Amino acid sequence: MSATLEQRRHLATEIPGPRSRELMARKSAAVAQGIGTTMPVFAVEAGGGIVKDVDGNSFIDLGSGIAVTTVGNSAPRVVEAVREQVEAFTHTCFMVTPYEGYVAVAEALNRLTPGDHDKKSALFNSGAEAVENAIKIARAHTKKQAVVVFDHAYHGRTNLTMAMTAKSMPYKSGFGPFAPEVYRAPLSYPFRDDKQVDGQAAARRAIDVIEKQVGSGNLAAVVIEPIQGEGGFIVPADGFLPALAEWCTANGVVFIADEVQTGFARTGDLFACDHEGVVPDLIVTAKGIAGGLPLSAVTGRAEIMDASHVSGLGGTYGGNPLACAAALATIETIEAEGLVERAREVQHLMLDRLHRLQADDSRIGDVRGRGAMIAVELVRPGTTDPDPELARAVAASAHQAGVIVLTCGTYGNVLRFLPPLAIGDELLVEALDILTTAFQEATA
Ligand code: PLZ
Repeated sequence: MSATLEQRRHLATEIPGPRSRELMARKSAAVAQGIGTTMPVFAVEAGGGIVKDVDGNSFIDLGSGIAVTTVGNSAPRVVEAVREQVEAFTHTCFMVTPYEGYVAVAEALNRLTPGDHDKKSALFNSGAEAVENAIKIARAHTKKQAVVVFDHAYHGRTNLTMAMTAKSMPYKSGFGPFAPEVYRAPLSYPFRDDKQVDGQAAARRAIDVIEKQVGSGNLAAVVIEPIQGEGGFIVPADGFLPALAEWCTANGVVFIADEVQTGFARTGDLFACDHEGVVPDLIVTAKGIAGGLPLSAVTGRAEIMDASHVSGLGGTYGGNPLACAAALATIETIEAEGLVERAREVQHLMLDRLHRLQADDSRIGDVRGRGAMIAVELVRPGTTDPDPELARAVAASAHQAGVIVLTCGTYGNVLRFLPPLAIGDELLVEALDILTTAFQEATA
């Protein structure tokens, strides 16, 4: 962030302003309509808790570009590291002539991810690409093919990851046929499960489906987001993840945590698996890993990671030197600035305020999340029937008032909050005030 970016919400024009409207017209003419837009304002600068647009409007950022700029936009260490690297070299291809940055990122991931066993890593570009590679590795290691994913899961938009993603619209509809050998098990969803379904019972329910419909003899991997992202910020009941991990270990199945959205301090632990001490065999990371530069990784048990033959994994850009420099600076920022702690502070501030809002508003069915990954699930009062229209209305009115907020969930009825950890308390409180007003204005 440039030193001049004022940490203040400011509306200079109507939203969107005239220059953004002009750019949106160009976008509509030039960019495929499949690429959607949450908020039709064009960014020119961002940092701390603010995104500034072409019309001089400054928005409070509760989105972090979908959980990416956890250390803040253009975080100073990231800018410096990328600047140095861009002047040295931009690309050689790590598979052609390697460079230290890639190795240093792998070492850092091996050190920081859950578990103190021997680990290795491989770097890629996007979350989906890393998920695909985790499956390749698990298949090579187990010599089995089937993959189990969960209800409400989101793992990406490539062919294999579309098959793994649960929701048809907008992610899959019309884009089949999908990759075979992907099976879906029921999740632990405390807000929607019967009260007696605790973490153990939910795990049993999932394992029954896996054993009956797939069979561990065919199963290469179980892939799960420890807190679901796009699916609705669903935090499984305590005990669910450990029981699944244990079953995988006992049955020769690779347990893969997709921490693309939850990783790197987002949930108030370095990784969401840390919360219950779950040690995945493989962990997939992306998003928050590199402060906004495209980078993703698969990290895991050395003997599993080494299952692929030499040159079986790779890609032209995987572990690009700029992205690696950014990742090292991101990790340094998380450690130096105590961002894991900061995420916990954000959690307390937000949950406290949102629980108070819920006490007066029966349309807020559930308040949940960890760290700076918090959500409210909206329902018709007195029921658990989803209310996606209310989520849309509250988001739209927050946007008009200068707050970037995202929705998610299988039913589209979840408002999610993913502030950068570089945001100050004042902006967070102001954003929550605006959301409170937005709820008041959105009448049933
Ligand atoms: N796994 C858990 O959250 C990306 C999707 C945005 P990529 N989530 C944001 C959209 O609508 O395309 C995500 C995720 C989890 C995998 C992915 C995929 O990561 O970097 O978008 O490929």
